[in-house]
Amino acid sequence: MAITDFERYPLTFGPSPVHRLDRLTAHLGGAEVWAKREDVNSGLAFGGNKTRKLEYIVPDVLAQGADTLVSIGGYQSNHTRQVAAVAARLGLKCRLVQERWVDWDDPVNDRVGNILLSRIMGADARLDPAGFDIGIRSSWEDALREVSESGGTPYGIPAGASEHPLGGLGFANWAHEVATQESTLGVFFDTIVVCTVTGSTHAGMIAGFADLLDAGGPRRRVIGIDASATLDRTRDQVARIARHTASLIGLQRDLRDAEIEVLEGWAGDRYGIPVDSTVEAILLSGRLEGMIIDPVYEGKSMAGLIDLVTSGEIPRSSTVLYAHLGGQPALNAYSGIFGF
Ligand code: 1AC
Repeated sequence: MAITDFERYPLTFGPSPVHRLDRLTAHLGGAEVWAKREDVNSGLAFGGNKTRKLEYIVPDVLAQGADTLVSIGGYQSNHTRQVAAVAARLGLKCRLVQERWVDWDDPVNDRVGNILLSRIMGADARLDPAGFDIGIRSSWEDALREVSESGGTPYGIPAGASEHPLGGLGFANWAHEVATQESTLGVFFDTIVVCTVTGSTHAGMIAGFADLLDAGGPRRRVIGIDASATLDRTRDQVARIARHTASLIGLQRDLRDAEIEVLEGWAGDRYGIPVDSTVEAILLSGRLEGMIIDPVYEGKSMAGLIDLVTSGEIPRSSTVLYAHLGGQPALNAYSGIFGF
């Protein structure tokens, strides 16, 4: 099967916008930097990367006759917020397990931002004291069982939709969308920079760009910036999901290890805790471009981009596409980091 053979339930406005970051480019004095904006991809609760993944999962939800979406993430999960929005749009119930993934003392961390939005949209979002883990969790399996035992028909969506068998398709299609936008805009992005934690956003891109390469497209570098601070697990998960997605969309070869690039250096010691470079990147994006990024994901991938361009690891002649994944609602739970 090819990516175009998979059913897609429309949740986005269409292709997400791509635009130049001229003032950031001038500031860095090097590579030409553009952004592709999943933060404005949909009218569903501020959009985001998971909305694109859910476009390929919803047909299966509907086919199975489920009445309740059951998912999991941290208190400030963007993923669970987008699942809640999709449930509302489809007229389904939503049960969310919100684990204490981040040891963050902001007094309203478990009440504002993403979790507030999920509750506004009608989700039953329950807190769980368990810490960060990108794998399959027993709390999520318990929630699925509880929904069944109370007479519902649950549909499980794991953290970030990453371990879902169709979880990589949204971003495999993103790669194809980029190629179409390149033709329209007359530009070629030789380097893509994306944040990676649970892995399927980055993995889907790797599979999609490999597909384009094998169809005669140009070679490019897809750099995942780790924000999990559990690098080996994220690297393994990205590789596994990328290979699975590549085979789903009909790639006729194994992915090369060099196509799976996860870089460390900007996550800090723990998932969800911003470090100095994160805060600097958030302020730089806001002040130079009016582009709002968050302390958990995009602040870290932007910090990586800035360093890679500044050090010349991404050459000055490059044209870079920064993937904005739409994490900004979490900012409300992190007001203390700025000292304003
Ligand atoms: C970790 C999946 C993740 C979220 O928002 O919950 N990005």
